[in-house]
Amino acid sequence: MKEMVLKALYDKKGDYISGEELAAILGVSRTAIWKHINQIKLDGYNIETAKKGYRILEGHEKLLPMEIKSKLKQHKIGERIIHFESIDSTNDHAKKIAYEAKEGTIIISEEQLSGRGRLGRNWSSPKGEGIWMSIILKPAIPPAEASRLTQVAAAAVCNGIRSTTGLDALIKWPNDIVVKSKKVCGILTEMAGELNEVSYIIVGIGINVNIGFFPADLESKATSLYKEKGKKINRVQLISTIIDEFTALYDAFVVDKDFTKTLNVCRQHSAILGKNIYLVRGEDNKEQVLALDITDDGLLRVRKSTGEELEIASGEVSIRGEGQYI
Ligand code: BT5
Repeated sequence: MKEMVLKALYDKKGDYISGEELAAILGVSRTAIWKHINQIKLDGYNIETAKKGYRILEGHEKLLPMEIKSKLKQHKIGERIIHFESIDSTNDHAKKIAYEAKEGTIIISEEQLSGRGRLGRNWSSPKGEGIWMSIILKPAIPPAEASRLTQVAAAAVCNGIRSTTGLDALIKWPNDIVVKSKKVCGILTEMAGELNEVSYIIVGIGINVNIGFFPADLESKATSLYKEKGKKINRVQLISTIIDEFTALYDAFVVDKDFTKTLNVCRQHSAILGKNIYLVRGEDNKEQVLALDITDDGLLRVRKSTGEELEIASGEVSIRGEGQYI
C-alpha cells in the first residue's frame, strides 16, 4: 500500500493530491493514507503537506527506489529496487536473493561495510557519496560470454557519466571507468551456473560520485565526479540514466544478439587503445605492450615488443599506464 501511495504521488509529478483523492483511488480511509504518508516521510522521501493535500518534492540526499523508478524510461531493469542504509556488500546480498529474485532486480546501499573488488580486493564505499549497486540478471547466454556483461556495464556507466556530467569519462578495459586518468568506477561481475547454463549473473557497479576526500592509499589513483566537475552531482539522475543505458545495451546483446553497440562505446571511449600499457600478472610480472583493439568477442588485442600479437581475456591481468594509474 505504501508503494501505491508513493506511486500516486509521483504520478502527479510534483502537483498536490488531496488526502480524499488518494483515499478514493486506493480504497482506504484518509487516516490510513495519513499513516502511510508519515511512514513514507520516515523512509526519507520529501513530502510537503498543505491544505491542498500532499505533494512529493525532489532534491533529498538518498537513492530512494520510487524516485529512481519515476525517472526510468523502461520497466525491465529496476522494476524492483531494494534500498539499504548500510550493508556489507550489495553483491553479497544480491547473491543471497538471486535465485528467487526477478531478473532486473537492483540492490542499492548508501554505504558498504565490506565492499568488494576483484580477487578479494576492497572497495571503499563511503555513506551517501557514491552509487553502490548490484543488478541481478538471468540472461540466456553461454557462461563463457558472462564477462561481456562487464563491458555492457562499463559502456552504460561511461555513457551515463558523459551525458549527465559532461565529463570526459573513458573505459579502462575491462572493468574501470576513469576521468583524467584516475578511477571513478569499478565493476565486479559474478556468475553462478552450470558448465553450459547461466543461473544468474550479478553485475556490481561502484561509482565515486560526491566523494570529497580519499584515504591516502587511494588518493593517487582514485577520483570522484564531484572532484573533477567541481560541483555535486545528482545521484538519482545519474543512476537512472545509467540503468536506462544499461537496459538498452543489455537488450541489444542478450535479446538481439548484437554486442557491437557495446563494443563501439568501449572502443570509442577507450582509455588505453593506441597506448603503451603494462600487463601486470602478480607482483613482479610486468610486461609492456601496445594496446591495439578490442576484438568482436570483447578480448583485448595487444602487441608485444617482439611484434607478437595476443588476445587477452578479462580477469587474466591488471593493466597499468606508463607512470600513472592509466
Ligand atoms: C573493482 O575491482 O574495481 C570492482 C569494484 C566493484 C565495486 C562494486 S560496489 C557495488 C558492488 N558490491 C560490491 O561489494 N562490489 C561491487 P578491482 O579492479 O579489483 O579494483 C579494486 C581496487 O581499486 C582496490 O584494490 C583499490 O586499490 C581500488 N579502490 C578501492 N576502492 C576504490 C574506490 N572507491 N575508488 C577507486 N578505487 C578504489
